[in-house]
Amino acid sequence: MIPIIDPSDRARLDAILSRDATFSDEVDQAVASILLDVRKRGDAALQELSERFDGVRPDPIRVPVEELEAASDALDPELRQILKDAEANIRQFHARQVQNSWFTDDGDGVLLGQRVVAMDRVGLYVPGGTAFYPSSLLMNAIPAQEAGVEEIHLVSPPKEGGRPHPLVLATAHLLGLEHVYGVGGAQAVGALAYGTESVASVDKIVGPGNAYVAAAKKQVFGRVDIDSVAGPSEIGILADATADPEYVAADLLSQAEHDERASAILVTPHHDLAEAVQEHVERMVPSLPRKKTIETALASYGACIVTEDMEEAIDIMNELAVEHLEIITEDDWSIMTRIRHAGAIFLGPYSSEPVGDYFAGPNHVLPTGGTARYASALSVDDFIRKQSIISYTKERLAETGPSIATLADAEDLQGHAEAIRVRLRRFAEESGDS
Ligand code: HSO
Ligand code: ZN
Repeated sequence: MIPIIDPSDRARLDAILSRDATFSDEVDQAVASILLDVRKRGDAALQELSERFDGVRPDPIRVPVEELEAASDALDPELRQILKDAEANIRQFHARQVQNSWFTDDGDGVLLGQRVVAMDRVGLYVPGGTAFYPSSLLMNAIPAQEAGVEEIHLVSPPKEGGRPHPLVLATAHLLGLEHVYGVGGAQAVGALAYGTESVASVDKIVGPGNAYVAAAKKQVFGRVDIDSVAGPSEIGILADATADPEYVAADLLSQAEHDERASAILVTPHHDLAEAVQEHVERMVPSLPRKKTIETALASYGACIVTEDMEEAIDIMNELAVEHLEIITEDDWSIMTRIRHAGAIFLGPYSSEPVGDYFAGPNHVLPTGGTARYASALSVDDFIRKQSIISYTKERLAETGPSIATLADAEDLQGHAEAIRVRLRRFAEESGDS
């Protein structure tokens, strides 16, 4: 069910590579009218739309803090401890990403600098039901917290009693989040972008969601910032004869189970390894509850690509630019230095992809669909701005002002030139006075 292919099979490679997310006009139009409704009618629109799409009216829309506490108290103690351990690792990793402001001083009093400032308010979309992963809530909220964002506003579709899923509430409480709303879909994105009587408007919206949520994020972009719109999950494994085929097969399946459009690709110069992996895949899939999803994914986006040598295997991986790349070879670190494009890299047989999904510390929100060519993992950087600071002295302006005014003249911007020259004339008068 996972085909072994030759790199010359361009059709298959191209099919795997053309993985970009598709948007339909109908979704876009439906979303546009939902956004308009929320913008015009605020909370009343949120309640009616929730009733229509989620079958329940959230009232109040904001979840009282006592209910967050109660959900957290009801959490299984073992799961709570594991979530806390994961949180600690993720927090420690992201704390290292915090950038300092910096200033340069040339010794003559002129100061130039870059000031790092956290965003004021961030909105976090958390899917409901089976699409909710507590790990994703940790991965989206912690970088914002470590960046120093004061207010995080979480939206998630209302379930029973008009409240988000109890595990969403419990995980939110574990993270110290207090602004939680029982509203989902495009209407929740609209609420975060425009604000309503009960939902605060934010500066940036992050988090995964269905096609409506993705379309809504795209439409409000500009008024607020958004994270990238994630495509289906991907795993690429670069392996040689030293790799254990059972590990390779299991790791491929770990991502294939995410989505019918997930990609799982082994690239190796060893035909024997590809065959052994294929056998393990056949054996393992039937026992996995998500076997239908896996089979569909593997049929279109699965492959064991057998190359001439490791050089060619590395080239193909760079071309694929996968979200998650595992390297299981004799010399992982040296191969890693030749990888130009990948969202996250997992080295050796013990760095199985789920270690990164859940626990190690790095973020699991990663560039998909080949965007690893230019994009990075979600990080503290996504929640800050950098302000430029210029503090000139009279002496430096006297020295450089004539050049600045001449450049302004060259651009035919006399107002700019005059802003400088008015000062230069004053300096001349003052020195004449003395
Ligand atoms: N592998 C997914 C994240 C995830 N896996 C959440 C399990 N839960 C995208 O990186
Ligand atoms: Zn995963």
